[in-house]
Formats: sequence, C-alpha cells, structure tokens
Amino acid sequence: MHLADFSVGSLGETSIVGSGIPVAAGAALGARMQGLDRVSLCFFGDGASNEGTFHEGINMAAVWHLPVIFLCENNGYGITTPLSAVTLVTDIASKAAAYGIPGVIVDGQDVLAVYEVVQTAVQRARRGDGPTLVEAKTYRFEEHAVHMGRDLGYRSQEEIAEWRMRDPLVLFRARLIDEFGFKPAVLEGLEIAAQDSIQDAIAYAQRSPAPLPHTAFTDVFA
Ligand SMILES: Cc1ncc(C[n+]2csc(CCOP(=O)(O)OP(=O)(O)O)c2C)c(N)n1
Ligand SMILES: [Mg+2]
Repeated sequence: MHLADFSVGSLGETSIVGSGIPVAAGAALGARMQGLDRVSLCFFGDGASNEGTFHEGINMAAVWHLPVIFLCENNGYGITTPLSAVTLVTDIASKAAAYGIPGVIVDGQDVLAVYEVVQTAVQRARRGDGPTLVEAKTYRFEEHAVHMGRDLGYRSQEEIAEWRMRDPLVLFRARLIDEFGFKPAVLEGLEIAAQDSIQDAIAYAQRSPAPLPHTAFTDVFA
C-alpha cells in the first residue's frame, strides 16, 4: 500500500482503501487529454469494492469512456472480514452492469488467463470503448500483516491448504516447463536472482539512515 515508481508508470499506492480508483480514472483522463495511448490499470481488493470511491470512480470512467481497467483482486477477505459479511453479491464483476461496462471474472491463480483478460481490456480501452471491470478470484495465503500471527480463527486451515494447492507461482512454473519447454535449471536461476535482489534490497534498507524527524511534514499539504 505504500509503493510508487514513476519509472515504470506506477503512480503510487495509498493506504486509503479504494482511493486509487478515482485516481486511476483521473490518470486515464490525463492520458486522453495529452493524446497518449496509455491505459490506466488499477488494482484493489474485494473490501475496496464497497467504498464510495468504487461507485463514483467507475461510473465517471464509464460515462466518459476512459481508458482504464479496474482490476479487483477478490481474495475473499478484507483483513479478517469475509466478503459474505459485507455484500450479498458473490461476483464483484456483476457490479459492472450498474455502470454499463463489461465485468469479467477470471481465475486469479492462472497467470496467463489474467494476462489474456487484461489484454482484451487494454484493446477495448485503446479503441476508445471505455473501462472494464475485471474480477480475479484469488486468495491470501498469509495474514493481512506479518505481526498478526497465524491461525486467527476466522478461516479454517483446510481452506488455506486447499487454496495453497493452486498457488499461482507453482502452477505457472509447471506450465512453463510442461507447455513452454523451459528447463528447470533456467527457472531456478531466475528464482535465485529474484531472491538475491530481495536480499540486496533488505540490506540496502537496513544500512540506510532513518529519515530525519523534521522531514515528516515534507510534501504534506493542509
Ligand atoms: C478507507 C480505509 N478503511 C479502512 C482501512 C484499514 N484497512 C487496511 S487494508 C483493509 C482491508 C482491505 O481489504 P481488501 O480491499 O479486500 O484488500 P486486500 O488487503 O484483501 O487485498 C482495511 C479495512 C484503510 N486503510 N482505509
Ligand atoms: Mg481482500
């Protein structure tokens, strides 16, 4: 929730659940006004889909046919609250009907299925036909935050184990080998390189100085 990287077009995540939805619509409007063929891609959770920003942001993007994709990662929970406790709707994609845009459900454990659905939504956006709401059905293996510990009692260990059998990284790895002929050694090399870059990032963070207290108000406007 706290990352940004303009160098790859990531405008930033915010810790206010759902607040990225109208921002993504605004970025799409900005791209259109500048004549760029950019498409905004906005990720949010099932919990965010009950925020007012979801309704307002998607509705406005729809009526203005903005080039934006709203991608809801429905992992079944907002922290410890199951989706069924906060909406009677089981498919968030069905809410697209309220805005007159396509709502597409995709298996969020299937990397290539998600890629294809997003490609179709990108083409629609670039044609000027407007937004798509994509719902990726997925799951959160770990707790919302590491400090929360494990087995908090709001979901069963069986449920977690069942979803773990369909870990998207494991499934995609198998497909790369079986369908695309990747050598396991090549994938291991990629995994080691990824682990190394994570370790480097941790070491960099740990040896970097803490921010100075007086910078807490830098870039804060009120
Ligand atoms: C407006 C707002 N309300 C509450 C919170 C506290 N909060 C942080 S994450 C979260 C759950 C979000 O659930 P979901 O949208 O399903 O995303 P997930 O973490 O499951 O991907 C909540 C309630 C917040 N950050 N912002
Ligand atoms: Mg969620």
